Amino acid sequence: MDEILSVIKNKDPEQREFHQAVDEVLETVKPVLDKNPEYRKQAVLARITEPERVIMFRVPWMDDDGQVHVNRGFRVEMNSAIGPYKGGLRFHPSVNLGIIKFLAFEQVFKNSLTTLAMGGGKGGSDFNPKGKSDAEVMRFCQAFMAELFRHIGPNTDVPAGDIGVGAREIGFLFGMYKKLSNEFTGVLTGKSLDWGGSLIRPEATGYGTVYFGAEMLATRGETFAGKTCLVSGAGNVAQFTTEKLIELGGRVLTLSDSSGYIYDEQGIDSEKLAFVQQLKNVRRGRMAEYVETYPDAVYIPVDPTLDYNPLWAHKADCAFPSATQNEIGAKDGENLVKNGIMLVSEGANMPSVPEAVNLFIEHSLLYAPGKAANAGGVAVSGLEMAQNSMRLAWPREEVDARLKQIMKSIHKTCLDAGENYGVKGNYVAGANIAGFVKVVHAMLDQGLV
Ligand code: NDP
Ligand code: 2IT
Repeated sequence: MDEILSVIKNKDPEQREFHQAVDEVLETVKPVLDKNPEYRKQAVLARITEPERVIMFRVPWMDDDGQVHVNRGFRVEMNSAIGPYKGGLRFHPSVNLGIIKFLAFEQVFKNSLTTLAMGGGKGGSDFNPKGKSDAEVMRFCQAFMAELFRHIGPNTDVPAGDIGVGAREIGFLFGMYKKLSNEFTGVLTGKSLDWGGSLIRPEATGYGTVYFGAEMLATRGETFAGKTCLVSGAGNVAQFTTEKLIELGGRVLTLSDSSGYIYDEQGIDSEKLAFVQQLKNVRRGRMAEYVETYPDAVYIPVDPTLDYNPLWAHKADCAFPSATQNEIGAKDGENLVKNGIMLVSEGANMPSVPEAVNLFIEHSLLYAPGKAANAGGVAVSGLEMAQNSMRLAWPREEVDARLKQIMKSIHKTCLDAGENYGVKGNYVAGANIAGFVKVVHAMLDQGLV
């Protein structure tokens, strides 16, 4: 194990997030390797941690003033043992190869858990959509797809959204793919309803994270009714996590963006959530504006001198990190535990640093890692692919029922795997082991390719 990790670190010393994601998986799948000594001869760890293919490309585009810019585009095709590569695209200035590799690696296990036939991949660019006009975003998406189109396809690699890539970007990307390939196929998911999208896909990640949380609570005879909740982020995942929590009787106290967070003691109700959705999705504004309309709430700007985020220091029952990786630092983990948080369900990918994760497990919290808790998004992407293949669209109730069933099944799979390997109630080990075993079986069945 240590040798694999040190080889990976020596090869790509700067890919810290990738090392972090690999380290967590390696630690927890050790008992599986001990039980199956032939896996060592087959070098399954070396194979599963090396992407099948990495595509990196130049994306030149022109802004509204005629100035040319160059960004870097990525697609990491990590593993196709159980299906075509599947995973989102992230547009954010922090994007680099290490971040896309960590996301692609996590996606392999997540997709395996969904029960659907999807391999793992991830892509994106260091392009910053903030402050860009619709026309600039369109030209960037077209330039990005002008290269990506030759690498993807409905049976090869099917991208979707992630940070900075929502319905608007998927539309522009799809239009360019269709023009270049001269084919109308389900090559992207998260499409709009009028041209091949699935009902419930926008809601799926947030709803799924709450459904997973409800399953965990049920193991202790509890529900979300009356529970106070901290949610971070204010994008797709945070919005629909909040919507479902409100529906189930929870009280959401916080939302955030990269500039700061709001704390609303009264709770964010449906009307306030509709305001946030208009603010973030249509006006593309900042959370600071929330308190102008709801002056009973407070806005706390990010303080770069702090080594913790005060959002996680508020007393509450449940936490839903839904912004980005490593947003719950070691001190935030301590604050959450100190304040008696009982549940953490991760909407974001790898939002908690290892110290925080260890603390949650040590204190027997109901703690679900992103690759289990936020799998509802990609699961409904899989359902969108199925509907596209049939050229049919299922009603809202049917997709939602399937999503609920998938989250229930992932929860049980994680619990069972944990129990089989002597770590009952540890959803991190459960998710990693169950996801890993299925992918490894498929890889070995298909020979050395
Ligand atoms: P959005 O772009 O819709 O929203 C992202 C939110 O997080 C924004 O409020 C943004 O604030 C904040 N944020 C992003 N980066 C940072 C940062 N570096 N520091 C602080 N805040 C930040 O993205 P999504 O809601 O789609 O994604 C959120 C998380 O959920 C990501 O980790 C993503 O990988 C994960 N996820 C998404 C899925 C999906 O289906 N969309 C599926 C599974 C997981 P600001 O506006 O200031 O940038
Ligand atoms: O991290 C994720 O699972 C996503 N961004 C969604 C991927 C997808 O293909 O729907």
